[in-house]
Amino acid sequence: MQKQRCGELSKAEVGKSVELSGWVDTLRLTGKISFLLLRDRTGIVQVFLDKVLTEKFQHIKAQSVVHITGVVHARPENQVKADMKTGEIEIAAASLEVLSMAEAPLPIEITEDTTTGLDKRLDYRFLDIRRQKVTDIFTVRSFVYSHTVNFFTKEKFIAIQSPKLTASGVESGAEEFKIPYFGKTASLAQSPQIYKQMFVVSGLERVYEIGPIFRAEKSHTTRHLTEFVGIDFEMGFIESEEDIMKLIEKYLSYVLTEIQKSCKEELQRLGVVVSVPTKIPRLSLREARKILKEKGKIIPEHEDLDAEGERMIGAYVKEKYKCDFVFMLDYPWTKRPFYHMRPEKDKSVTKSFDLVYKGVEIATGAQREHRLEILEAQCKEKGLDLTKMPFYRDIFRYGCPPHGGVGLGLDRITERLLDLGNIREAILLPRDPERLTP
Ligand code: AMO
Repeated sequence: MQKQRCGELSKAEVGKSVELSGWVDTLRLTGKISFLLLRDRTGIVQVFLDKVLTEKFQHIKAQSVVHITGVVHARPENQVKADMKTGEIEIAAASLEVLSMAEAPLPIEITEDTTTGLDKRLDYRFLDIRRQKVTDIFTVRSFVYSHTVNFFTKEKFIAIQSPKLTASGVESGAEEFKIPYFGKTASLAQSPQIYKQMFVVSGLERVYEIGPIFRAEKSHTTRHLTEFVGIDFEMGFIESEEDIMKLIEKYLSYVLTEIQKSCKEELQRLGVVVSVPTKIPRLSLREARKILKEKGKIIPEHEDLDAEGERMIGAYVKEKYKCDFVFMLDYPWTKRPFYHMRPEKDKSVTKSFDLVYKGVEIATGAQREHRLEILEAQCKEKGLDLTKMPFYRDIFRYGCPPHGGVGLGLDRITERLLDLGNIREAILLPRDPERLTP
């Protein structure tokens, strides 16, 4: 039915007959004739309705779906719309068919400068997406996803899909969603951590997963969701966590360069300039505390940076190194999970890092402790019993290479990349403590 696409028409088609289908963006009556702006995913084109068609269809409501046949005309010089992709042409309609009439009024404003609040927009996300800006956000996100897949494929990682219904994970138990499971209790996976380590150890050596992650966190912030999409990777035979950080540098450099190429128009419309890192600065938490202290912010010893601290460090790195990213190193053992490796010379810290992007943490990674006796001791120190996690314990018993990995958040990457200000703008249908619909 869609023979041609609205946004792809140009002066080259002048004189040709076209068939278009799409949504009515607006219908403007001018005396006895009217101008209809027709929209599909590729853009908007103006359609001219003569007196007869205007009389018949002047009742059409905005957002109705129509099918139009007509002929492409060049617009007179003085009517060319330079700010519109198809501003040099218009379609003189020969016929119009209403495929689905929209109700009026619409529940939300579908204009670029909408005044409808975020909550209401999310209630009607399928309508909200009819705005160019929102379509652009999800086009960019889709490319982040596909370039990520391309990158890991090129780097010879194997894609895995681990179970999301689990007995329990290795992250903090408090964050698990518990659900009834045939007389037992299951947890929704709060990380593929166990499985990505398991399949490195299995001999696959390099694995990655892009999939849902569930966290029962009652956080009402602009960066927390209860269900988000994780980009996790894990690799064997590393020398230290530095190998993981180097691969992340390569990953970001690849994905952001590809985004610049594949999303030129979207980025331009969104007003975003992407800067691609080559070498990401590294900063120990100790150094960060010192920098923040000089700026009047105190982060107590053994405490992690809070959101404000991350924001301030992001700004510091941007000014000093002209870089949007920073790796934060030397996280205290008290703040990290039992499976993080500790350096021989200082057991108070871990061989782990966070990655901060424009002032927000987007990743946590580490070299894992792969020596069973040390892992058991670390568990004990944290008041945990590894024998209660037999499937996890087993993977260290039958030949386990040194390994490490990272978890990145796709929603946070998209939000930071496009400076959206709230993670809910970067995910189609956010889940948070208040939102379970649509
Ligand atoms: P962590 O818990 O830090 O690490 O999560 C990794 C990354 O996932 C994203 N993220 C979130 N995004 C949205 N809403 C949330 N509630 C949320 N929580 C986390 C962030 C974060 O940096 N197993 C480790 C990873 C590893 O060591 O490989 C883990 O899950 O971008």
